[in-house]
Amino acid sequence: MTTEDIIQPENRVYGKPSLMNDTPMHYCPGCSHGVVHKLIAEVIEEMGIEEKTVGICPVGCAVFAYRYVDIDWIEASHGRAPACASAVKRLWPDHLVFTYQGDGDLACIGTGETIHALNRGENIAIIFINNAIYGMTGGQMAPTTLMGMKTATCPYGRQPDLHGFPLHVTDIASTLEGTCYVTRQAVNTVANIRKAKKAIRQAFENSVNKRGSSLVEIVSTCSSGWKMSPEKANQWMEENMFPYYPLGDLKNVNKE
Ligand SMILES: Cc1ncc(C[n+]2csc(CCOP(=O)(O)OP(=O)(O)O)c2C)c(N)n1
Ligand SMILES: [Mg+2]
Repeated sequence: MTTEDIIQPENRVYGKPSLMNDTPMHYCPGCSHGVVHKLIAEVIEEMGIEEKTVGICPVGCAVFAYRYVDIDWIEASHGRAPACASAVKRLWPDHLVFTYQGDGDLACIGTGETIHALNRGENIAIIFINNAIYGMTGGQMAPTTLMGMKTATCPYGRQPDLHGFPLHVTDIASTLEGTCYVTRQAVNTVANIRKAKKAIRQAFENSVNKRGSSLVEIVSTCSSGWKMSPEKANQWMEENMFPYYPLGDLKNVNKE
């Protein structure tokens, strides 16, 4: 096969989703955000709903998501994406409405908005990037920072007497009556990327079909904030994050 043949759409086995534009990404090497952006673009394209989708991004490393994925986006202030998404979905009930939030955003400054939107059963999907750190602002401790984990604001490691315990926000979400689908995924291997894509698709279908709130946590790395190489960060996540935040569905009312 010639190079010319390989680039023909019918011969392509792997390609960039058409909703992802050519803007160079600002993410650090090894960051999970870029992979999840791609999955979101692929799912929206496959569902054929790019004209009926609104994404809501608050503050955090993904604040520039609108630069990379060609759909309608709204920038919400820090933590307020679920409140904003609730309004958009109520005004446009036939749209896919999703938020894309980090752990600092979703589980700290926006805990109230997140819990109440999920508890109201707003027909929105929440994509939750849990990298256990405030990535954008330089690696401060987040609610999901693990016990003993070192960050810029707990240089000797997180201690329960000083900093409290990591917040199991996804577990809390699974106990709320308004949620229909709550799952924890990762994008560290090809197999996990495939599972994460399926989860995002399920959550997006739930929003379109008004089945209630969905939360897809993606347990993620932050090599810059964790001060590790991308490879080491993946290994550290597998050894430390997965035992504390185990992957899999916590709730799926469609299956029950
Ligand atoms: C009201 C307000 N408070 C604080 C900040 C500073 N700030 C920007 S991003 C951020 C943390 C983001 O962390 P996270 O949500 O985990 O996203 P990540 O960058 O790790 O993907 C903070 C505290 C802000 N922009 N606005
Ligand atoms: Mg974070």
